[in-house]
Amino acid sequence: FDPNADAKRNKIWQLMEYYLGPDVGSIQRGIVNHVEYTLAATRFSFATEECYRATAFSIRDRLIETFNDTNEFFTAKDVKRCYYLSLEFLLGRAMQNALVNLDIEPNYKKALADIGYNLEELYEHEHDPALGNGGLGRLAACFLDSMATLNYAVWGYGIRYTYGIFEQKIVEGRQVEHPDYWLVTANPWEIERPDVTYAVRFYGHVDTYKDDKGRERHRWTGGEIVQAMAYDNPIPGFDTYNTINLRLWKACPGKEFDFHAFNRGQFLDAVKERQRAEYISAVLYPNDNTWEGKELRLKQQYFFVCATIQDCLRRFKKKEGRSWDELPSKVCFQLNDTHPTIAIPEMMRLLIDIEGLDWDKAWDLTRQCFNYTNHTVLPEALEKWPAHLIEKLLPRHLLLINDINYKFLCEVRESWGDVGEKLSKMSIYQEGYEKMIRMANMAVIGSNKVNGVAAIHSELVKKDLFPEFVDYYKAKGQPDKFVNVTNGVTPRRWIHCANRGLSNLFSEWLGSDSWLKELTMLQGLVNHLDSTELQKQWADVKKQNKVKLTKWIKLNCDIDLDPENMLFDIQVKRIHEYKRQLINCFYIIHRYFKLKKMSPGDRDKQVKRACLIGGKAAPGYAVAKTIIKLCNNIGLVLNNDPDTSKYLKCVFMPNYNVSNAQTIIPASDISQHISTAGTEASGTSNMKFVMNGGLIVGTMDGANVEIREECGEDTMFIFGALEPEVAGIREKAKNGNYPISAELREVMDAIVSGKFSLGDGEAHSEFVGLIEKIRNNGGGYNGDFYILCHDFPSYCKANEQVDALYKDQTNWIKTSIKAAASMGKFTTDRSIKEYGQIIWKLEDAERPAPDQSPM
Ligand code: GPQ
Repeated sequence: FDPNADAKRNKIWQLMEYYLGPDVGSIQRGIVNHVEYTLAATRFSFATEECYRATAFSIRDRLIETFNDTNEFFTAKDVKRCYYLSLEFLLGRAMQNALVNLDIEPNYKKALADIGYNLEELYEHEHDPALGNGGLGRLAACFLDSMATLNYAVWGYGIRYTYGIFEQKIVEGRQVEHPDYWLVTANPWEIERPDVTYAVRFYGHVDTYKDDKGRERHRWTGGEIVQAMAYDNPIPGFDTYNTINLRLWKACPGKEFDFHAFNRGQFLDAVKERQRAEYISAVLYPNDNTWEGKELRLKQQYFFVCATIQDCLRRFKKKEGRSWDELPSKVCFQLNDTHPTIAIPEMMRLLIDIEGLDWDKAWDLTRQCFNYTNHTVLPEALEKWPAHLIEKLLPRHLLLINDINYKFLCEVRESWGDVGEKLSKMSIYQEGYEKMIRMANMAVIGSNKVNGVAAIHSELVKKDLFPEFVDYYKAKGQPDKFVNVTNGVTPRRWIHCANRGLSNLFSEWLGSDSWLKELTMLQGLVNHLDSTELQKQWADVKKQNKVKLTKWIKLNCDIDLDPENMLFDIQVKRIHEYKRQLINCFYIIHRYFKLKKMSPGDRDKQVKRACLIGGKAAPGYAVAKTIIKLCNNIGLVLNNDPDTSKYLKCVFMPNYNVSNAQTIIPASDISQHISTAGTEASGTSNMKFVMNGGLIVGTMDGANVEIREECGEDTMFIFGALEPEVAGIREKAKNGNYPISAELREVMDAIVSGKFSLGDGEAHSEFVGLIEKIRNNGGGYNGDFYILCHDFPSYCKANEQVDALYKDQTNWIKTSIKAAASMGKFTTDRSIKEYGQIIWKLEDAERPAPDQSPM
């Protein structure tokens, strides 16, 4: 107790300017001070780059204020906290988002204009932080925005990779990967915490001993130790004083120095050895929806999880008089896919070996604290680690996993009797030549709730992945262990930041901007569907966005498009066979052939189309890379054909990322979400496209199903087999009963004949390989696993329907408005409310408006 505490606090209040003012003058002072004192540049002449950095620092000051005060508030109220554990956070640029959420964008704009700088230009100076691969990482980023906005006491935890997802360049039509060294210009948004570090051990050995109560205990020693150092990234909520945190860990050498090596005169070797530690957080693995069993990846997983659980338990214990029984009412964790699942045995290790709890108590607490989100049912993406690798890297954890598994299987046998086959499916171990640890099984066994990310996907999780678990938990009286939480996207970034024209239109027609927090209000637009004024404004906004994208494409691809007259047809997502960029390519070629065969007069009656494709391929995924090459070659043929190029163009847009997406998505007339039914867990860009006035060509897969439910079937161009039909189609195909339409045969023949190979022998054999694999049905295996041949005819029909509706512009615009206005469900505010209520059981913890006067 400090008797002078109040006096001290008062003094400090007097010293500071309390809170940074939102007025133009205060903003300018902040920026100019940072130019001089932080950047050490001269305030009388500084470059735009320096202005960007100084502006970023001035915004950071404001974030720190709200961040500190929010933390103090959470601690004082001792609220329940949730921790979102993810190997990926695909944040995208921070500046505009921070200004919007802090509600000071207009004043910053004025403040900068007044001293000769343009705010929008500054936005472009920010290096896109790309610490994620695709949908899974971007979902985590949208979630953070909603968690802060809904005043939940949630923090994200992950890795501060030195290199994010690679930068994709296209050289001679092929993907070339460049390292994304995003920290070159330093990162003004993060707060380095050299005082927040934790030791993380790898390798070593475990021995047992008896403690003073005579209990057998385990001690993990030896091996190597690295330090995890915290970097905080404040996440401001929208229309609230709350700011939450994304804490990312960087790997640093352990504190102990190898004095033996030093004494032996091997100083440089000792330093080199320490550098190896930093390698752990060096680079994000560039795989999306595939698992690659690399030891370094497992190290990354354990590294961040170990630091995170220590950090969270330390925070829990900080309050005096805590009992471990309180843990589940104060702390929970959400596992973003199985990537952080090693957190479950790590929690057990900390509770048993370090805190001294007994096994059953520790397990009881652990099971109540964890929850797991599944993001895919694709078998190649399910994580399995060789038991011997875990034993080598994390010997204590393997013992704990064995205990967890043994006790669980005993429990199942006790309450279920002899269940034979089922037991081996529920085991964490997959038996065989090489014993494997199934992370998904461990996640289910160690979690309170398990969720999928869209209605259809959550059903498949129960039916195809975990049917035995579903039955077992039902019998045990836990029928609600498996739940659905449909994904969403944040309208702050994906409408208000990405498409200001549309955002203004919404606010004008709805009479306020409250829709940004209550997205179902968009439905109000439907009342004005017949207003020609609304229709005109709608069309104008779309036109302007198409003009902007046209400029981007001219700059980045040197291809001219006609934004006035062409329909923009967009497919942007990671390149994957299941996402079927190939069926899109086939249709584009088919459309080209149709045009070629027409008379010039008939061509003039066709809808002009620009087919835009973008996305990264995992560097080791050969088929995906061939598909990129094919897209580029199709572009070369089509765009240079004087007969047809006016009517049909094809462009591969390089380096698809969050900031490019903010330009690309608002410009779409239609977008393609055409995965084989049952393969795309949800998809989230489908939601962004429709919110921005684009219509969907898609299959009955993932969130498409629910979008159709909300917006009406007349707003979508749906085609293809339904999920329950897919297995039967594959079976028929295997038996040789698999027709290929004449139109598709023509396309395939053309590819095989070399029409799109352009004299490149290597490309040609790759293209032929693609086609032959698909055609080789009945040859003993199923080459068309993603049933392109089956779905192609209905895909063509869907595309014809697109043209028909597009020709009737008034109807097209009305359909587009109706669809966008019906997207209220797909905000992450709704998703996060569901997580908060059903899974995390969190209270709203809104901090009151700050007291602007000194005490
Ligand atoms: N997703 Cl398992 C990824 O982006 N990467 C992955 O490794 C896995 C899933 C996606 C999934 O493919 C999409 O359908 C979802 O919309 C997204 O996760 C978010 O749930």
